[in-house]
Amino acid sequence: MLIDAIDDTIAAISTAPGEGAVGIVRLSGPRALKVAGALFVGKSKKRVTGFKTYTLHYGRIVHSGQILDEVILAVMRSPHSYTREDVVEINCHGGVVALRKILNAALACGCRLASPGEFTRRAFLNGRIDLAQAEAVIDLIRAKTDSALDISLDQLRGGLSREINALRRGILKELSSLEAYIDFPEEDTGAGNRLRNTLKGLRKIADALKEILDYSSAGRILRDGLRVVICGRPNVGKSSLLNALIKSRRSIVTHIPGTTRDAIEETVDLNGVPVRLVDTAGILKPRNIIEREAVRRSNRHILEADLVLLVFDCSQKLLAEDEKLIRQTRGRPVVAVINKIDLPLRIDRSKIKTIFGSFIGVSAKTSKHLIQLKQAIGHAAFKDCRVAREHILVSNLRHIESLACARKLVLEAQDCLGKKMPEELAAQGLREAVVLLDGILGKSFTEDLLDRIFSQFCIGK
Ligand SMILES: Nc1nc2c(ncn2[C@@H]2O[C@H](COP(=O)(O)OP(=O)(O)OP(=O)(O)O)[C@@H](O)[C@H]2O)c(=O)[nH]1
Ligand SMILES: [Mg+2]
Repeated sequence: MLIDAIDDTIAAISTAPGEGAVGIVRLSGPRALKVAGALFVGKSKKRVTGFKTYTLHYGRIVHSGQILDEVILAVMRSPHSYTREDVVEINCHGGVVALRKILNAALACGCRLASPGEFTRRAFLNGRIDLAQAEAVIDLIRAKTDSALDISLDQLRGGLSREINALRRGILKELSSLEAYIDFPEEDTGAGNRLRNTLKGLRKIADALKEILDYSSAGRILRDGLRVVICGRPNVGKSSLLNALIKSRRSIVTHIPGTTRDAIEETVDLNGVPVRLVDTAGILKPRNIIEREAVRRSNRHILEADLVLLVFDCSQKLLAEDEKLIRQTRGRPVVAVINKIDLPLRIDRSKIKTIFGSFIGVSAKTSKHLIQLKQAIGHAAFKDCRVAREHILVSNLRHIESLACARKLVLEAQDCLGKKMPEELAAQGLREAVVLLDGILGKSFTEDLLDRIFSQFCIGK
């Protein structure tokens, strides 16, 4: 898509596909009011092109002599609209057919079908929001829990952008004093002092960047969900545990070892943290091609897990298979779970405690201690990262990578100045750091980047 091709008018169905009480066809661009005028027949004889901004109008959509629907027209004139262009939203009765017919009529009258995210892309290109805010829109749509929603709302309101702008200003300040010194070294009598101040300023910026990055793993977990993989040898009750945690009989449970083969995945909200629970096959010694694939999948899930729930059977002694899994999951974040505590105890709990430091005894059958297990999952998830409301939570991988690179450059510049290497080298690194922060906000961007970001949106947003 060309950046400068925003003189046309786009249209799309902005509500989710399927049946609903109302549906919206949204038009945006210089001809939005004209196109709406060609289709809308209101009670009064007023022309749509004369409608005031932020007004609603009742009437019908008529095309080629056919009444398509009874509608309410919402008019938002440029620049006070989502895209900063003239926007008309046609609120209709929501049936798929009516919506499609109205959209087709708008296309016949000179609109172009919007591509995914094109309304938000226009909001960005027209300067209403920066790129970080545009990206927050998609997170907002996808947010699965209250906390994820909070992060994206804060980002949409510009919380992250303000922080990035402040850091950017900070780097530019140090950069300009460095450049002044490079340009006129002979005029600088207080060079030593000045260098100390620059170093101090850079240290502050690097610390601020580190703090944001420290919180980012919490941000990512809240946005994308924590991947919790349930593993254990056959029959320990992995599938039963998944079902108990999600309160639904999602996974097949039988007394036959090797019941689960395909990994079963479900998302649950555990105290505001979206958790993607994966129930895996317990098979360790495959006997055929299906089981071989099941083992391969289980192993891959264990490797990709943010947290492994390693399940043991309380009513049986530790077997060689248990030991094998203990070895396999070593080095991964693991919570040891002893299931079936409603049955007589035969497992050596002290051994589990020695290996893992702690364990949680539960019963998937009676749901005993499941609350404690949920708490343990939340605790393990945020062990390495603190979460606090007042902190900016960066959750987008693109942003995290840019911030990490910017911090590295600032540290290198510090190092460079500290070792009395040429100031120009430090200045160059700082300029690159500014470019990285600019990239987060979209002050500089490429078509490719925009295409990548906006292709994740749905059509109509
Ligand atoms: N008494 C008791 N039985 C349980 C408990 N959890 C699971 N079971 C039983 O243990 C057997 C195996 O349960 P599953 O949930 O299928 O075990 P799994 O670990 O998923 O087994 P595979 O898929 O074969 O690896 C079933 O008969 C369950 O009813 C529990 O907490 N207490
Ligand atoms: Mg199972």
